[in-house]
Amino acid sequence: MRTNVIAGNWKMNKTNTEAVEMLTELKRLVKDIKGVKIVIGAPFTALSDAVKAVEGSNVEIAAENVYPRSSGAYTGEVSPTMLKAIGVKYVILGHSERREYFKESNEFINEKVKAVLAAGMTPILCVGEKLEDREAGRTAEVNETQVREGLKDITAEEAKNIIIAYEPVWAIGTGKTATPEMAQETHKEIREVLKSMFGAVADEMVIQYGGSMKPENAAELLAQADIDGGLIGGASLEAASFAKIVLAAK
Ligand code: 3PY
Repeated sequence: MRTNVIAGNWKMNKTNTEAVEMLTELKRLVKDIKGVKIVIGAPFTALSDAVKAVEGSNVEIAAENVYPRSSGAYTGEVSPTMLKAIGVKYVILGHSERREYFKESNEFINEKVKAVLAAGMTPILCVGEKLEDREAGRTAEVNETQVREGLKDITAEEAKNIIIAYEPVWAIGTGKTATPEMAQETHKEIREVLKSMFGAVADEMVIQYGGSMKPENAAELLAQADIDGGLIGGASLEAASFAKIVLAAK
């Protein structure tokens, strides 16, 4: 009943020329794939060309951040209105790198979620525990707080258009992956939180797994009942490896 969403997160990688090259190849590799939503998150400078490169295909484009105001004196920032105007469909929010390096709070991320929805795009809200949280038995609590505060004041109707990406911080860029069973357990806990917030709508919400998902482990992770796709870091940089993950999600 839920459609898998496989989204790349290129992070601070690729010039616009490199982005177009990769997307041209990706389009060719995934053109016959149906039943999976395919998204690539690209840096701001590549977004416009990326959107043009995938026009008419089954690949859509995400931004990796946004500022939660529609315009104004915010030097260096990019608004949801600007992203929407060039054809961006999704915005990745609250990635652990932004929480860590740019000190983004749940409150600020919540403002971004609302601003992205108001502009008619889909937020991909990243949540996840650090290694010390997991070791201290605080995994469920940390994820619950990030979900509840990140989605504060969101209605059930709005929640239908929100994707959650569960990314255990200890599995990001480390090559470590949660076992499929560990990931499933946390996804289920997150869905319970969503149920208590949004009722039956929680069953329609996509919860992606992120954190070193790659062609070798994608099928096993995606086979879990509450894992509805992936947010892919390193393995999304190459068209061939990303396409293999898309295939595993069919
Ligand atoms: C990773 O897999 O490294 C990610 O951070 C995906 O967002």
